[in-house]
Amino acid sequence: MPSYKLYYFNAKGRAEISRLIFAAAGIKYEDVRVQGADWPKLKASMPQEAMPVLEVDGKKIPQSRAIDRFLAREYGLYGKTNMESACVDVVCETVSDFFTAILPLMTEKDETKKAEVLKKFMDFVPVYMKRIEDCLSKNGGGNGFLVGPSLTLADLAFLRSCDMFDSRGLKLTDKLAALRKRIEDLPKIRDYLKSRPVTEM
Ligand SMILES: N[C@@H](CCC(=O)N[C@@H](CS)C(=O)NCC(=O)O)C(=O)O
Repeated sequence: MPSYKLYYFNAKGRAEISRLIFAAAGIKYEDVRVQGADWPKLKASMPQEAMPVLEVDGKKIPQSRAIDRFLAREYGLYGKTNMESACVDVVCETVSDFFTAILPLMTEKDETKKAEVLKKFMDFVPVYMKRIEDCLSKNGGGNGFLVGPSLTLADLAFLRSCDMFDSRGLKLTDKLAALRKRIEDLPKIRDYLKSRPVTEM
């Protein structure tokens, strides 16, 4: 088993999907949560001078989505065929679009533009849910997981987006709430969610 260190700030942010993969696969790793004050002196030692970074037996991998996919391939969470992997990617990129849509809500400082940004995001929320529901219903009638018969990275990426629904007080459709419950009821995921550090973001 390789030795893993995952470097990120003390936040869910861009590292949480990797943490969920480790949890789902039952793999031990060092969850290095860098304090803001320590970051400037660590920055130059990280490829691309940003985090998350996954260190695998001393070799550092940057870019959260590369890390997620590396781990998903390693632990059988990236679909069983090339087509299933493409479907996993479709969900992950859809989740990424959701994060791109939510980002301006956190960064916009101009009070007049804030309402505009919020409206744009709120208009996108049902579009996002419909896109995820479409993936679910195409996969065996919508009572299982998002791709193939078992859990994949796609479900974990979707689960990560549910954190944002909670923090924004948004409601999932019944079908997506049921999917979320199926994912969260997996014992390893349930244990992880109960024990993970409580962070704002
Ligand atoms: N595309 C990169 C973006 C990485 C990134 O922007 N990381 C931020 C934290 S979310 C960071 O390290 N910021 C500190 C800095 O750039 O000094 C990824 O997905 O990993």
